[in-house]
Amino acid sequence: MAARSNARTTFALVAAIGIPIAACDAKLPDDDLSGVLDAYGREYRTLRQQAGEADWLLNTRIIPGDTTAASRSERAHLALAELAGDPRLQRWLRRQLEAGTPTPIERRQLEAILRSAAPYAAGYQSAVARRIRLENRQVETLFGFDFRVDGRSVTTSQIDGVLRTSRDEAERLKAWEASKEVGEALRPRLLELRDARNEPVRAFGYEDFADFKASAYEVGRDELLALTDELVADVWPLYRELHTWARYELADRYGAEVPTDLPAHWLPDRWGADWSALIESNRAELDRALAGRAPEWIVREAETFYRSVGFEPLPESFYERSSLYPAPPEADYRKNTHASAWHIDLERDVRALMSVEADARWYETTHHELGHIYYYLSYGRPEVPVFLRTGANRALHEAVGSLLGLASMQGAFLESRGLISGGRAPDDRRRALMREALRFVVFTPFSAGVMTRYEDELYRGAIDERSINRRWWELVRAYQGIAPPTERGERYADAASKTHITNDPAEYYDYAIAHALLFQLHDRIASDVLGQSPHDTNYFGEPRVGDVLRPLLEAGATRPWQSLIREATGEDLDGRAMAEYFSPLLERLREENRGRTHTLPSESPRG
Ligand code: X8Z
Ligand code: ZN
Repeated sequence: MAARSNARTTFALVAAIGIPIAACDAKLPDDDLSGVLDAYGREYRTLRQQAGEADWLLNTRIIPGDTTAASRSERAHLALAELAGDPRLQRWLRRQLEAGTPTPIERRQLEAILRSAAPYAAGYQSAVARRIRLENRQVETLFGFDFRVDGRSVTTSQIDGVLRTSRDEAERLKAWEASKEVGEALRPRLLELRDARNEPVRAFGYEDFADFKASAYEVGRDELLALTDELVADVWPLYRELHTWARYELADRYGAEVPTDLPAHWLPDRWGADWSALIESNRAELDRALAGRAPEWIVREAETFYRSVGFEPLPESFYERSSLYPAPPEADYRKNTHASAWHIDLERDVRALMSVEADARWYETTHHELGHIYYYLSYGRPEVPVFLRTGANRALHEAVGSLLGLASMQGAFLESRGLISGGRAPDDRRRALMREALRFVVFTPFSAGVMTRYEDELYRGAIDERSINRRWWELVRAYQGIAPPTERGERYADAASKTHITNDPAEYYDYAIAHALLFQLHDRIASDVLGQSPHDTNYFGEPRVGDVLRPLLEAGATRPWQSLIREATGEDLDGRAMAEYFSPLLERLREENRGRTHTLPSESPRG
């Protein structure tokens, strides 16, 4: 059956470029590269749109036991797999590349099409079908999960609230443990899913799925891993000071001995990846200011910010089609509660999936998601070939919104928007810098270290049934200096409690790279373009910000990311700007930690 419909799909493609040819021996012409690329792009866009719509439904209306959405998504992805995985198409693409005649932009398209075909390698339909089914099952398990504390159902947002604010250690421990239960439910299919992801891309010539994911950066996997090691090394001296500061601060808070490793449940985030709620800062003041507002206000306010720096109004359909707020408690469905942005038709059908509540965390996340949306809108235009309507690399996609997120939390901006009172004395500024470090610096060992190494080892096959949880905690201890509060044996899969292990596999380093890049962009914009202190900017109403960003975004993937970054920042991608930004804090913390014992080594871990 698959072979017959393969022929049909190729026939559709051949027919689309106007060549009358029998379906059974459909052949793509060698002398009409741009015609085939156009036709393939149209066909691909249609199928991708159908898959996007199906996945949208699957993520916005999760009804336990109801398989309608999952079946629709499965069918749509299999149709896409048939098109992309057609071996004749792949042979043709390779032949075109080898012929050496394509123009640079055609070459980029051919390479992008070939890469996008790898998860659908010919002959691996059953692995593809298995992967799609497993992924959909895991999404349902993850977001349909009934988290419980003392027998009562709680949302992850409530769990996060306890971890951010509670000073009751027993309550924190229960919340933390409840948050990890979902890993147990995801564990039985974890290695099977890993294998289903590996199989087709291996057949296509990649070492494994992580190698395939890394290839989107057009540098080798090892080079990418070396870069992530460098990023950890760049922040390590400061992370080590923050770690020492937190051990002493929290031991005092909980009346305990100063521990060697930070107990995970002491930290204000389920993975110990964001410690910014540990201190009172403009974020806490923002929380109070937002508490009285409607969540809708936050989304409109974020759009206002983007427009004020020179971006267009969002299409009305964004508001009509997005799923922006939590499902009401009485709803008979659940939704994916992790924020994401969707480009449904690769043109102007852009949507965000969020559960915005009126607090500082969602305020920042909304700015992050709109960064993706504006990136989509910037390249979703006829001048950019369909296959290059994507980020120059994935990190750049993450960086845009995180940059505006950072800017939207700085004192001068918040004050100008009337969201905090004028309290920007030197002490407030010091606290703001500390808050940013607890957010951005603390995130790097988790993202560039733990997540990156864990997934790399997982897909290489270095992790098995006996080490799924053990290896996770070894990495957490080495990179973050964090330990589990209680014994976490092989019944658990604590890594799987992190959404990205299921939904965005083997690409978490994108965020670490994005953070390094965002400080480079921020430095360029604040210091060189606006002439403001990078520590206390107000981008609002400054179209010159858009002037820096727009050329970067409008190019999509038509040009190598390295050149685009060099043009926008004047330098190559690295962690220098981030380290420099935080250097005043490093000096202060060294002072504050004098006489205290550091438990992290002075050298950062290397993979
Ligand atoms: O997943 C996200 C975004 C969607 S791309 C909300 N982020 C990472 C996370 O939450 O783990 C943003 C930064 C880190
Ligand atoms: Zn993102």
